[in-house]
Amino acid sequence: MRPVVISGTGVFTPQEVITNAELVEAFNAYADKVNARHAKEIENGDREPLAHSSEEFIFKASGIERRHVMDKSGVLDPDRMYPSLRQREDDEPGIMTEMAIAAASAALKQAGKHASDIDAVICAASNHERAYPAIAIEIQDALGIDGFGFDMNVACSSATFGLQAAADMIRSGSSNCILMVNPEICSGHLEWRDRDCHFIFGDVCTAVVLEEKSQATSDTQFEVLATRCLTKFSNNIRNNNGFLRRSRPAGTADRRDMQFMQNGRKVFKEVVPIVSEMILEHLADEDIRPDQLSRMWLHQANKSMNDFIGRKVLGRTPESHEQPNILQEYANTSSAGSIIAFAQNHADLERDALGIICSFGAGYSVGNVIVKRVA
Ligand code: CO8
Repeated sequence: MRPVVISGTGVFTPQEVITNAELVEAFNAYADKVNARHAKEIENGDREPLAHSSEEFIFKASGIERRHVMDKSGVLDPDRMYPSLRQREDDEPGIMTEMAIAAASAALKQAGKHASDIDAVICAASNHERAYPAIAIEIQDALGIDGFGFDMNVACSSATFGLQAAADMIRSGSSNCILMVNPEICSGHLEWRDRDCHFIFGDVCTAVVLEEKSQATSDTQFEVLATRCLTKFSNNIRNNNGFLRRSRPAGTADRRDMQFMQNGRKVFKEVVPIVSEMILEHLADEDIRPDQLSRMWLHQANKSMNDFIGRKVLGRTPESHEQPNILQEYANTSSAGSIIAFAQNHADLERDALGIICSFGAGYSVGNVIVKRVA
């Protein structure tokens, strides 16, 4: 098996930012409007009024302070409450491709690679803007890459599963150098009208270049020592939207289940033990003690969740540099979260330092990538 390194990473961060204060103001204006519209039913006891959201709750429950989004105006319009994105012509780049090109350019630059060096593109994300042709093939075309591309979706674990797929293809020799991108437009699937979850997500795109170790020239290289993926079916994070929508009764109606739904408490309770046990087992199988880990780049959904997992794995409270969080700035960006954490927090690590990238989320799905700095 040929050794594989991560030789470049890139992050595209949308310019528009929504603070918790702005989000709560818009939600409360929406709730007041809905309550005014249904004042009679509420007065008669036939309907519960919508409760206000609160900045204090959001920060305390999640650690999130703000999120970057592709469109702020639509989300904050109490008469709309979802993004407003321009319709693209079929012969111009789609929005996911545009985000991916920006992140990929940074990753290719860091890796010291050109389009001609890449032989495959994987677009791994929670949502794809159309069914076909694959977004990855559009990105491949836009960047001028030969070879092939394909899309994959494992919700929050799309990126780590994508890293495993890419690493396996390079190890086996079917590819030499792969670009894996994660354009996550979570704002499109978030139900901004539901106060239980309206604060959770943000938009971003990450990109990673992986290649066979002997050809890498980047001055920042992390060898992929081992990967492990796990899925376990759960309805606790679900979205019923899909291509059969219009064929079903009330299929085109504005239904709550056509957006992201979750039972957050259950997810928290059920996923934390699965993740910490899987990390510990994976490290043990690779003869790595938890105290040998210099860094854990965890999925970025909830600060308390990460604190919990960090304590379970290390047996003590991790220092903030050992387990960097970026969710305060980006919120949950689905599969891109652990990759942002990695991309923005690896430069200081010494050669031979060990770390783990770990994602977890809908499915349930968990993905581990154990890495060692080699250059
Ligand atoms: N403001 C004020 N009060 C609120 C608000 C709010 N915004 N929201 C809820 N409350 C109230 C509730 O009504 C409840 O009141 P009461 O006690 O009277 O019933 C109280 O606050 C507590 O509510 P919760 O029990 O819901 O609060 P938690 O402490 O559990 O926190 C969290 C909620 C933050 C959601 C938490 O449960 C959590 O983070 N759980 C883990 C979630 C997680 O990791 N999910 C992963 C999903 S992401 C993923 O996998 C990707 C999916 C694909 C992406 C698709 C793109 C959209």
